Amino acid sequence: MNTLINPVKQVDQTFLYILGFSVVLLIFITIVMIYFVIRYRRSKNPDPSDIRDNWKLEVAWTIIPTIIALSMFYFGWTSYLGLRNVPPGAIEIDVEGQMFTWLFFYPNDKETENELVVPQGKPVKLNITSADVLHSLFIPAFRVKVDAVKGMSTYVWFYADKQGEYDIMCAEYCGRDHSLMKAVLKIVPEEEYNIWLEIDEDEDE
Ligand SMILES: [Cu+2]
Repeated sequence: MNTLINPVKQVDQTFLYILGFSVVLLIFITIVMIYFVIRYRRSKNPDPSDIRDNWKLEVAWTIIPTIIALSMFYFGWTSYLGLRNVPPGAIEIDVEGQMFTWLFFYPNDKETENELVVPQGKPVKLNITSADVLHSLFIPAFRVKVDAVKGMSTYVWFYADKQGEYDIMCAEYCGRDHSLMKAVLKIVPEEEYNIWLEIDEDEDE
């Protein structure tokens, strides 16, 4: 399992890469602009020089931004592929959004409301749909967010690497109690998960 690519890292790296370039460009362009405004003001430089047909300049300002934009695309695309390609052996859990709760259906037909429990160390695939209007399943800790649409199945997957409790939210305004449409993701040790998975079923006995 250690060879598994964790998209969380890739998404964060892409974010920092784009943010870093944006900050550097912002500072660079602002400094150059201020310099030009002062250096070439009308009183000091009444006759502007003609820089047309400067092919070196034109090639530079075409190629450099193209390379920067394509490198952003490359990182974005690879992290996107990481988010979309579900690794083999993932646990599949069905999710249904409804006004205003999340329902989770496990492989053994166990059903929970606003509580998603998964075992640590496994990739988890969530097959998502909606019972009514548009919702959106958002798990910030795992950088995943996808619309829940009635009559359609969408999915996300994440690698449940660390034990703990994480927020699940609805990220698509869906009505009066949209802001209350929250669930909790619990990542527990595998033995605990297996026991938990069976418990509620036995309550019928
Ligand atoms: Cu909702």
